[in-house]
Amino acid sequence: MKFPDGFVWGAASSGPQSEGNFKKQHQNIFDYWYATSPEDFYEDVGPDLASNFYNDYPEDLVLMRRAGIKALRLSIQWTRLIDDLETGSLNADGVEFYTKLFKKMHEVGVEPYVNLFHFDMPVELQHKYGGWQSKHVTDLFELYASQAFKLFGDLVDNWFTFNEPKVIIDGQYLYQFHYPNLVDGPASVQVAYNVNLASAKAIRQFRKIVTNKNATIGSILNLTPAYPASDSSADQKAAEIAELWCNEMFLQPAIHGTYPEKLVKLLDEAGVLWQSTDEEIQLLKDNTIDQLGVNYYHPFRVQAPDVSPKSLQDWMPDIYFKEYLMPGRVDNVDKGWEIYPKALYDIAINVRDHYDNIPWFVSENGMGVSREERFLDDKGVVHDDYRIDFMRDHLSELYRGIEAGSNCNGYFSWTAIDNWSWKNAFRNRYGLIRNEIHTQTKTIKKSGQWYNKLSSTNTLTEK
Ligand code: BGP
Repeated sequence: MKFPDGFVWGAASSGPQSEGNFKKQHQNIFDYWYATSPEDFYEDVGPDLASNFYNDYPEDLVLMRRAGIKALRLSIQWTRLIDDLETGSLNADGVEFYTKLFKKMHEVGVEPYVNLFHFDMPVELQHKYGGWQSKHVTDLFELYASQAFKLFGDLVDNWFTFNEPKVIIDGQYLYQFHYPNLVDGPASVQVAYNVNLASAKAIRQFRKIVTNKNATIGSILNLTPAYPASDSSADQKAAEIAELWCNEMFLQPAIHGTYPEKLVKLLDEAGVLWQSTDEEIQLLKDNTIDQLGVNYYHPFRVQAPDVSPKSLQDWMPDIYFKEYLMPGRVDNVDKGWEIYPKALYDIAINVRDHYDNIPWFVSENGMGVSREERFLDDKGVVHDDYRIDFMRDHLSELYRGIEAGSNCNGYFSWTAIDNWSWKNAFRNRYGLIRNEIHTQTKTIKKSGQWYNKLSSTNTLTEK
């Protein structure tokens, strides 16, 4: 399977999961959570050191290049770049770090794909304003974004506003896996709206500030195609609503600058629709993305909810659908995620047919496995054949989608070097490169060797 010329073979990471906290002015919500409740994290390991990218980046980049990684998606940390969050004044060390990093990337031949927000809300803004619940915070984000564009607009061609807005609302406002671990359905609706708004505000600044002709801006969405558990109309309806809530609520504003009418009606009838103004709606329309990043890990199988939406309970999206764990599914038991490569083909076709066939790429895809030391050989190489199979199966489906005319121009593996995974810390490893975390020794895995071949030949071979 020969991929199109210019297809980008990359890997993805994020600032909070790789850099380490060295010289950061502010805590983000994870730094704070760890500082106050370390026991909530796997083996009490926090983000202080992460994979030491702040110090190791020159060597890490060389290693990545040897694993075939020609582009790296990473994120700037708001809490590192900005000193005064209200005025957007710059932190000198942060400016120096990112400038040197992006220059080094060009020198080594690893193209920077730069994202502005990867779950890392400055904790002061969370405490003072309720984070993304507040529209003032969307203005502060716009200020931060405009600083990043001014500083690095010429060094970076591929920009992104957000990583996985859906996970922000799930983690912080619904299912309690990001600080402050709230359960507040109506707030989650406003947050979804505000994050889309913040993205549009950043795009507005990008269009004003960045004069680099090659530069584009996008957003990164985690898409979980919703498949009904059965042909019954109740399951079908549940899947339709899940699709609106999980995917279209973000896809449509990002690409078309509007919201799905069915979703607006549903939320309005439930009395939880977001607060918006005409001016904001116009802003959204005027500031859509140039390219889409799709993080894909697992599908979302859906069945009708157990109880009627009329039941006496606070509003939660779960009143419309319930996750269905399909018997006999292929599962990654370490993470509890179904492995279903065909969804990537379905995503390709969906983007082709419903989203103007916008240029897009797989901005994350990968497999987290625990205790990989089981698979070490005597040279220190992890034999992660399961990861190679995982990528091959997904890439085969992606290839079919491209053959069918979908405008996909890259694949980014999650992740380059084993990194810190939020509450799971270093439990599950995702890297093409192993990290011995106690010594920070980094060694290319078998999957990294395989990826290098793939990237240099641009051709996927069968097993
Ligand atoms: C995505 C995030 C990444 C990464 C990945 C793996 O949702 O964008 O930051 O962490 O999932 O998930 P986890 O680390 O929870 O295993």
